[in-house]
Amino acid sequence: SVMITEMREAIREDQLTLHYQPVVDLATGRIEGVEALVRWNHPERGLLMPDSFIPLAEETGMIVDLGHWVLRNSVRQLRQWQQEQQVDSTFNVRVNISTTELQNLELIEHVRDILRETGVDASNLIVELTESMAVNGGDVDQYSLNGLRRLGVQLEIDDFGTGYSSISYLRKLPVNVVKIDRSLISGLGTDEQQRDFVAAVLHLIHACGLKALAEGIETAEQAEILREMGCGSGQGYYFGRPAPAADIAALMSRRT
Ligand code: G
Ligand code: G
Ligand code: MN
Ligand code: NA
Repeated sequence: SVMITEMREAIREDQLTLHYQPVVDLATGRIEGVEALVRWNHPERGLLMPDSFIPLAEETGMIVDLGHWVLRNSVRQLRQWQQEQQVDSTFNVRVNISTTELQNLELIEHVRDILRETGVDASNLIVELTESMAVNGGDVDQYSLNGLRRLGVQLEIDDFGTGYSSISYLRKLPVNVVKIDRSLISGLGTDEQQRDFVAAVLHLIHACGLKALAEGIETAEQAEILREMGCGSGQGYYFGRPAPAADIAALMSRRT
């Protein structure tokens, strides 16, 4: 299809671009890292959001090349921030990964090469997977997840609370962080029952020895409620929208 040809061109000709959204340490307000989110600067159609091309990239297998591009460029960006001393050694970058990428046997080798090329420490890279990927995954997925962990990369479950899966897997999977979906966070501050529910989810995450990150924080009140409940990290429009790397650097020099 036209789209596949165009997408191949987009990767080759650097029409893809990354925006970054800050992740904040709720106790201190410090920016502890960013999530990389891909956009496609299409020559005719303008800036395309991931929802308009990621599904097709997944169907056609283009997601493997696209994902490799995202990994390489986000880790290179982190290296640049480190070299410019915009960030300290604990600052991390989160990258979204899809099922097809996880099932690609070369994933681990790609990640290892990128880390070697840039000199970035594996622990500064966090790979985000969705709940369903983590739960329904077969042998290849387990191979990739274990391989990434062996490299020292951190793993995070994205969109937690939207799936239908059993919670027992939280103890079995080799993950470090759980990101609570914004649909659970949006009622905080107005809905008393929602507050109890999120407290229980946090309790569960911590009982499994994992770190919690709440996404979709849009108000100071939500940030404060989550901080009080012991949620370690937060992300959302209240702290900053996804933005180009230069804007993030400006935000960091103002806040840290
Ligand atoms: O940036 P935005 O909120 O529009 O992102 C929408 C969705 O696209 C998110 O769920 C996000 O996980 C996904 N997404 C963004 N960037 C990437 C990427 O580089 N790879 C994959 N697989 N998904 C991405
Ligand atoms: O599924 P994933 O977490 O990868 O999706 C990230 C998406 O969430 C991005 O497209 C980003 O634009 C969106 N997002 C980030 N913060 C907020 C927020 O505070 N409110 C809303 N509604 N969306 C957000
Ligand atoms: Mn994500
Ligand atoms: Na999410």
